[in-house]
Amino acid sequence: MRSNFPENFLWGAATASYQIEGAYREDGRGESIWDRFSHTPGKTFQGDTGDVACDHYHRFEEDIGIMKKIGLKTYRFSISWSRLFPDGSGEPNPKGMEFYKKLVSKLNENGIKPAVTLYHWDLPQKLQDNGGWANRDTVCHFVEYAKYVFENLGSQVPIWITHNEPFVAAIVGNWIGRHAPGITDFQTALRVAHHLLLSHGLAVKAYRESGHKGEIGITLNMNPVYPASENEMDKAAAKRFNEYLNKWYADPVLKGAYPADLLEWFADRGLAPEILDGDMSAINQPIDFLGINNYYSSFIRHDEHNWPVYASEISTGRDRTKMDWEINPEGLHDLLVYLDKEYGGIKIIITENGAAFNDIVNREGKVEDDNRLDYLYTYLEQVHRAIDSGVNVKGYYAWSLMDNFEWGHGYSKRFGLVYVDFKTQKRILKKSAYWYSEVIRNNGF
Ligand code: JJW
Repeated sequence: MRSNFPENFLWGAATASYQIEGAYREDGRGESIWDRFSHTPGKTFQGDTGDVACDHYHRFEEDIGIMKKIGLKTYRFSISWSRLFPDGSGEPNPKGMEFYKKLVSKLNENGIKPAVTLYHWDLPQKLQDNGGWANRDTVCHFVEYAKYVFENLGSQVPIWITHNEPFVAAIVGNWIGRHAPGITDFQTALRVAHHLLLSHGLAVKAYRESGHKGEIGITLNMNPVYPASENEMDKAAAKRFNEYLNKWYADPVLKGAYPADLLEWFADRGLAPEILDGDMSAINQPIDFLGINNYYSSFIRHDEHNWPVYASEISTGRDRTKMDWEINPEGLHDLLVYLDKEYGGIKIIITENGAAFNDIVNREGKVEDDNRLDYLYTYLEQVHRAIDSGVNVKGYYAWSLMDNFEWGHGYSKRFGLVYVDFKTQKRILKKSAYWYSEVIRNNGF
């Protein structure tokens, strides 16, 4: 055995509500911004929607059986806010909570620790009609929703994540416009980011006040950032991009301040978000772990055409996954070592890592995804290398348990350890799932 992970290492796999549940109009579920966006012509690949997705809402027992078969110690999933509060606020819909209570009990019965994400991008549409996350009122509605979830599930869920990838929710949803709600305004995006962060802090505070003794953190999508060359302009662009992608979220949460240089950069251009008295200290609540999602690395050059950060990613010729993301396992090691240093030995859980590839079901009905297996293998080697050099990594969740709705790309990007035939809803464990199962059994490889 080459590699042994720490005792009680959290081996898991992850999903998100809109990407797997389907049942989009059942049991009183309200519309979310992803229903609205995916039903708008031209927004997703071939008009794909999450109406049915993996039909997990009806098949969760079978899916837990699969998790058990793989041997997962923990399962990360998210809650659909609009199932619990169809209008985003007001009276809860009890049928919504019923589903998550069943899911959580079944997981616990099977010895699989639930890790719950409160917000994985599916904002109730009613709140978007009032400005969504750009409206500060949404922060209060989120905290009310979070409190309701803590009251109902708090005693049965040991791991909580407030937000998934606020960078992507804010920037891709409100500046690039390729995710819901499909807005393309930079100032709106930074305002959204600020409110997401504020709602994180207030939800953590509410969790502490609820008296439950589990752990709570936030999940950030993070890439290690390298300058494309030794050129001073590229180095400055890389520093800005690191502040834009990584530190804009991690610094407020862990240090109570936005990165000063980029804040000034945005202020000079009239783009800085409005920050009210007390906001930064509210965001800066102690958390129990930092969740990180990493898929690739950012090699950055100065780009005078890319307003307002003037930094762009370049390709370096490495092999790519089907997302077109270059495979750089060492990047995950570098990122972990960087975060450990920058944020004083913080406890880290890798809440997503994985790869999309063109999977095929062969004549024997098998999916031999050696490319994904290699991806996971080489990234996990680097996680282990980081642990060896003293980084406090407590867990790893593969993205994803099963093929699902990959947002704007619809069903065209398969990330699963488990293959899903979306016509029949048949599940097939891929070779990577059998391999991962062995890794878990051996606590290493
Ligand atoms: C879009 C690129 C500008 C998901 C994107 C960046 C523009 C610098 C996978 N993680 O399905 C998408 N995923 O739901 C959460 N990770 O725009 C889970 N990151 O950037 C997975 C990143 C992503 C993206 C998608």
